[in-house]
Amino acid sequence: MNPWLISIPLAYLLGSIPFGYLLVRFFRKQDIRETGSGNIGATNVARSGAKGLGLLTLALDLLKALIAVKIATHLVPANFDVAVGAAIAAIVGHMFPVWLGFHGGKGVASGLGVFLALAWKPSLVMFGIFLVIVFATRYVSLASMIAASTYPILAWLFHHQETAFTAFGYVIIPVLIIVKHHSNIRRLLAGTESRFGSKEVSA
Ligand code: NKO
Repeated sequence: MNPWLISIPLAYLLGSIPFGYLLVRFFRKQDIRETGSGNIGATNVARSGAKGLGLLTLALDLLKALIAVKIATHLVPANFDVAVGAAIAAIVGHMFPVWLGFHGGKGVASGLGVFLALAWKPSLVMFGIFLVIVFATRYVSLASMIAASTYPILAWLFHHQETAFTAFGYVIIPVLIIVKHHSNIRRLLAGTESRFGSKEVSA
């Protein structure tokens, strides 16, 4: 059987598990989409007052995406493009989950997961950039967008398996992440974006 036909749908399905939504529904009997930014990601789960669940959301969203890519790599070790295809599918699953009417997360924790699985060295540098910007500004959204944008350059600097499709994957994932942050961009420009650790937030 064609490995694409297994890896890609499986990656979408793994990516589409909305851990932030499920954890808050199960442990707090709330709909995370109705508080804070309305996002199902780790930042908003933590912002809603559930710090531990936020960390768990981060870990599980990262892991599901990492595993989706690792499965593809395991099935087809010789074809890195399949792994990149699985990475894109996992991110699309996270951002557009069929279970939540295609309204999912922003692809930050899952983006780190797929990039770690594809090439961990540039991913760690990207994570370092993320941390520096978060500590400097306390804007998780801004740090996520800038860090994600550096990935194609970092991957190229580390000379990582550049086929045309790989390069496409390394660019399209950050582009999707930025597009998904459209309301954050609007708030950042208006000066109303919430800073991590402070209470007030506008949706
Ligand atoms: O609620 O709209 P919000 O303010 O929540 O959320 C904005 C935020 C959405 O993303 C998340 C996931 C947050 C995880 C943060 C911790 C660590 C992740 C490391 C990121 C590495 C750099 C970006 C990689 C993208 C490929 O932005």
